[in-house]
Formats: sequence, C-alpha cells, structure tokens
Amino acid sequence: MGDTIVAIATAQAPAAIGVVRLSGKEALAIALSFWQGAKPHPRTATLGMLLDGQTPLDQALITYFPAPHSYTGEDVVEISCHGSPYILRRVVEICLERGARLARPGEFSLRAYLHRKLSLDQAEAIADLIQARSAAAHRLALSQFRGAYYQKVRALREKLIEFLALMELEMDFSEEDVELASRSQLLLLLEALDGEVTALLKAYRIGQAVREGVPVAIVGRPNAGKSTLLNALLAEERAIVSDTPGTTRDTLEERLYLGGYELRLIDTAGLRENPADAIEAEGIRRARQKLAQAFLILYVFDVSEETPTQAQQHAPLLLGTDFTASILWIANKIDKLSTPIPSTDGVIFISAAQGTGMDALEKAIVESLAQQGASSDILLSHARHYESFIKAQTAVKGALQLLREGGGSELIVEELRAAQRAIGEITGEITPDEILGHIFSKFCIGK
Ligand SMILES: Nc1nc2c(ncn2[C@@H]2O[C@H](COP(=O)(O)OP(=O)(O)OP(=O)(O)O)[C@@H](O)[C@H]2O)c(=O)[nH]1
Ligand SMILES: [Mg+2]
Repeated sequence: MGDTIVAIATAQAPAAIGVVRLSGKEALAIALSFWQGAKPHPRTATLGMLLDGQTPLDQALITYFPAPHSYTGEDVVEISCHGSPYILRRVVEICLERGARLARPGEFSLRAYLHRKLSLDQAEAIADLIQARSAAAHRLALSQFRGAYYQKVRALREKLIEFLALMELEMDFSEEDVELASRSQLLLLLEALDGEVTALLKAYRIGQAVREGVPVAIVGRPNAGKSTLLNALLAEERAIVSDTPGTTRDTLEERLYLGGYELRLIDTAGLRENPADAIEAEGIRRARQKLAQAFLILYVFDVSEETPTQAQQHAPLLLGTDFTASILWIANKIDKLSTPIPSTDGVIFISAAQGTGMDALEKAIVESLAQQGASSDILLSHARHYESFIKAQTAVKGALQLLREGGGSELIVEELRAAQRAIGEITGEITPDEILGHIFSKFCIGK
C-alpha cells in the first residue's frame, strides 16, 4: 500500500473539466514536479499551469488533501484540468513517469476502507451511488453510505458479542457450574435476531430489484392489448401491435422510470392453453419464464370479451403456479364497451389505445412496489450481504435449536461465533483478502 497511485476520476470523454487523482506518500511531490504556480494550501484549490517538459500542457486547479483528512486517508491530490482525453492521458502519463502507479479498479476505495475511512458496505454503497439510475436506487445507496444499514447490522452483532463473552467466561468457570448468560434471555435475543435477519433476507429480492431495475411482466391472452399497453407506458411505438392474435412472439424488454423507480418492463407473447405452432409454444414458454422472474405482473384482459371475474378465474390456468409476483388486474379496451361496467375492487380500467386510465395504472404500480417494501431505506441489495446473512441465519437457527434442546454451551458458542463472523463480513470487520480483492475489482477505475 506504500506506493502512490494515479487515475482519471472522471468520464473518459471530451468534457468541460476532468479530474486526475493521486493518492499516496508521493502524491504532492509528483504533482508539484510538473506544476508552475503557488504551492497549494491544504484543501484549497490553487490555480496554476501544468507542464509537459518545458511546454505548458494546461491551466489547472490543484487541491491537496493531506493525510488523514482525505478520501483514502492518505495524501491525496486532485488535479482538475480541461476534460480533454489527450490532456487527461498526458497528466496520468507524466505522473507515471514521476513514480506513480496506475490505480486498479476500486483501489482508492480499497485504501479508504483499509484506512478505516469507510466500512466495507459503505464502500460498496459508493459504487452503487455512482451507478444509480433512479431516485429509489440513489436513496438506497445513500442511506447505506450514511450508515443506516451499518447501524442496524452492528447493533445485532454487538448483542451477540455480549452473550458470547458471557458464555465464554462461563466456560472458564466450568467446574463451578455458574450460569452468567441467562439462557432465557439468550433465547429471546436469538429469536429477535432471527426475526430481524429473516426480515432483511426477505427484503433482498426487492432491494436487488430497486438497485438493478424492477422486473414487471405484462401478460395475458393473445390480443388483450399487452403490446399496446407497453407502448402507452413508454409513450413510444416500441412493440408491434396488430389485431392478429399471437403478434408478439418473443419477449421484449424496455426500461421505464416511474415514480422514482426504474422498471424493466417486459412485453410477452399472449398466453393460451393450445398454441397454434411450435413458435407460439416457445413464446409462451418464455413468457412464463419472465413471469417467474417478475416482481409485479400486469395481467391484461380485453374487458369487452371477458368480465373481470371471468378473467380472474381463468388467469391461474394461463399463468400456472410458478411465480411469486403480485398481480395488478388490468381491464383493457374500455372504449369498446357500450355501457360502462361497475368498478371492481382491485381492477384498473384502461384503454391502452386511447390512453385512458393510465394515471391510475401508473399510480397503482408505484403503490404496489411501495407496499412490497421498495420504498424502505434499508434493503438488502447485494448478493454478498445476502450470502453473509444466510450464513448468520443458519448459525442463529442452529444456536436456537441447541438452546431449546438443552445442548452444550460449547456447541452454542460455536454457532454464536459463526453468526457474529458472518455479520462481521458485511461491514468488513472480518473479511479475507481474496474477498476484498473481488469486491473492489468491480468498482470503476479512479474510484
Ligand atoms: N379498441 C381498443 N383496441 C385496442 C386497445 N388496446 C389494444 N387494442 C387493439 O387490440 C389489438 C391487439 O393489440 P396488441 O397490443 O397487439 O395485443 P397483444 O396483447 O400484444 O397481442 P399478442 O401480442 O398477439 O399477444 C390491436 O388491434 C390493438 O389496436 C384498446 O384499448 N382499445
Ligand atoms: Mg403483443
């Protein structure tokens, strides 16, 4: 970690400004070695000229953050110059010639973590923040970064550690048969812990969906108006619409931003019991596959052909049972009705072709996501955290079982240790090096 690293911290395209960042002991010396201007004061931007040999390269600002008050906890220098790919590349090359080394992806954040400027989940939150495309993903990343997540996890772990300490102490006095850790209190703690961990685990699917885009499948019989609905939601003629049943043969996915969420809207082939040919059968198979992955199902039916009750009765036959998503019932083509039909609870009436009822539908989609917990600030959204919590849950359940069966303290202590280790992995209190390398390698260079 002793060496000084350098990387371009901004996007690699012509832009008004671009930033090159240096971190490490030699950061300031390297920057000043091709700088013509005043020596920068800590944390104050200083104007000067960057030199390429004897020739001016660019007018720039240098900001110097002496250790430990910097992002990485080391001496950091940020050079803001004009965002020309050539200038930025030259600045990096000159830094390399003067002894810096090119940073690996995520290496600035890795250093920040190693210098305890960030916990591991906070470092991951920064990577998420950079990637966030929707308000909801941004909110999740920010709350994780601000430590909401960390507090919750840490509180759980601290309680565990208290009990562990007491039980370990007990084992030292084993001949005297003292019971320092109340078994009934431990049982209560473990049950509470099990409840919290289970709730966090349950929120994983929605958390991941919020971060990566919530899959929403549009399904229903052929000709119900699914593709018309997709187009109406996107406000774009994206999918082919025709009055021939079976027009959509493959699935089609588009991103839509709605109510602060990023949705992955998936149009599918119409579902029916007896497909006409092998292609349609394959389309239906794919539709069912998307159904299984979806978070929300928009079930579209032609209300001029079946009543809401009939549609709801038939739907299970078409949908099968291989899905967990909640369903929004959408009665389409209300413009074709000569007499309006009475409103039915939980059914949204629209005309996708004419754009009627779209506001209510959009509102219902957003509400449904919120109801499923998508608006929560603390959601598990990383596979790595999920795995650690699964390990913790297994250990907590193991300890609970032992406790209920009057199992020996040694075995219970083993399980408690495993649980606290698993939770410690999330914030990075206990994390093997190879896992660290893997986590940070997924960051972008310069971060
Ligand atoms: N009157 C009326 N017609 C509609 C409405 N929505 C769709 N249609 C018509 O219904 C027919 C089928 O529409 P699509 O959007 O292609 O239906 P689909 O569900 O995607 O059909 P498949 O892809 O074949 O499964 C087309 O002729 C549309 O113009 C609506 O709200 N009102
Ligand atoms: Mg279609």
